Amino acid sequence: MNKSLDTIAAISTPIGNGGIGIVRISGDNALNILDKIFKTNKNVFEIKSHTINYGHIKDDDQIIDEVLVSIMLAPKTYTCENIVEINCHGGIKSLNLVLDTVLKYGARLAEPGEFTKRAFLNGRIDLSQAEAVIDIINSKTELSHKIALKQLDGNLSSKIGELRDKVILMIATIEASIDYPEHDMEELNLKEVRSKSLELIKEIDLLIDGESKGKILKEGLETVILGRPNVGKSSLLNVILKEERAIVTDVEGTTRDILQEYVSIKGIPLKLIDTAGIRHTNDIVEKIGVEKSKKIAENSDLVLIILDNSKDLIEDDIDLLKKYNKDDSIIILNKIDLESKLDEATLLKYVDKEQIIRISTKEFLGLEDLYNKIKQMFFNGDLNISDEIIISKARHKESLINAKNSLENVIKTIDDGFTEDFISIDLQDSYKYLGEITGETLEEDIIDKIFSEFCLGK
Ligand SMILES: Nc1nc2c(ncn2[C@@H]2O[C@H](COP(=O)(O)OP(=O)(O)OP(=O)(O)O)[C@@H](O)[C@H]2O)c(=O)[nH]1
Ligand SMILES: [Mg+2]
Repeated sequence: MNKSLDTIAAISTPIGNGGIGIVRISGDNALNILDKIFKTNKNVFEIKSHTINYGHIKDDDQIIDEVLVSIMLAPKTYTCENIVEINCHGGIKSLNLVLDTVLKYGARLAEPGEFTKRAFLNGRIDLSQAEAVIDIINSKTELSHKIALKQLDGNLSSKIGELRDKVILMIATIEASIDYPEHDMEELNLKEVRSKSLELIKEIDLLIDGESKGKILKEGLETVILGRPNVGKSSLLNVILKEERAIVTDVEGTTRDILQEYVSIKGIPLKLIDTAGIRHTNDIVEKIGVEKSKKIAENSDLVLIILDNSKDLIEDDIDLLKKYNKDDSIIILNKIDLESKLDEATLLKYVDKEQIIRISTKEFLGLEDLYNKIKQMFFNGDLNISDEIIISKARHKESLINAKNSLENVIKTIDDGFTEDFISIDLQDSYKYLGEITGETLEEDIIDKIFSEFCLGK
């Protein structure tokens, strides 16, 4: 049997105790299987599509669960195939028993992402839309959720379609020159293809440039709170989160492991990371924590270096500033509710005045200044994505770069005076690379790999 046409089933809700859990079946055989295991007062084959039906799942005479069954007939379904969704009691046992029964009567256990893969293979959605499904499920910020929804809606697909149409027109122009090689025509056509390639490169560049924004929107701006012990790192995390998330004490070395939470500050999604205070230590656990802090600071998008304003700078502070202060770091002087003992003249040897923000996590002072500073640093808080198409996948970016390179080759080939055949090859490459994004020109094993990263039952 063709693997992609057999009937598949899986538990589509998270494993655990919940109000309900769903076993989903998709394929030609879905109704036949249901007929054998569904005890109801109706004829399964005569039930209207897109209805919910009460009854019991049974194996022979044994009742497995009391259920509600949604029946959705092809083609207007998630997979474009017949779909049956059995709403069971949401416990591990009842879900597994129902699934086992479904498998016993002829379904095959679905692979991760196989339902969505069928929607793709059956042409209901393209690959970028399928990827959006997983992005919606995995989204950690409101904005990334929004981007993924738009991608599912097809905004990236139609943009790519538009770009590909333009490439096709260029290929047609070139082919016309090959077929009708009157000299005037040829020069005119080459000129046109050259300028169209430049235009297209500009459009592709805009998409590529948006990727960093997409990444931040998707994963949150990775923001590390750094400082020597006891300066108030965990206190800052807590006030930003507005909850007692991290343990705060006056013992130096309280935080030993990194701790991360997602939070939105003035519309900017942050992945906020509290770290172990950095100092020389012989405590083996603390030492590991310190190493982790250092490592994470090196790869983050934003570093918040905290200093204790009620004490003068010590060697550990200076070391930190020397090592981790970059132009785009923010230097936070905490504990301004206490008497200031920090010598600013010394501090200014290592940082710019504009980088400094004064706060008190105890008295909630200066937090607004900190938030505004972050907002101003990143897109000025302007993360309005209403009509923008935002690329958030490295795979898409790579294909765009390849498409752009091919178009640059087109220009070079024209400038170097090569024949139209070569130009046509470069254009076709560009067409192919763009098609990888929507999955039209992607190798099957890569497509399989993309779907294998989905969760089970989706
Ligand atoms: N007066 C005052 N005390 C503060 C302020 N912020 C933090 N503290 C106190 O400073 C001490 C250390 O705070 P933490 O937030 O645990 O410091 P930390 O930087 O996370 O320390 P480690 O986890 O040990 O690296 C606690 O006793 C806090 O109550 C502040 O703005 N003003
Ligand atoms: Mg701490």
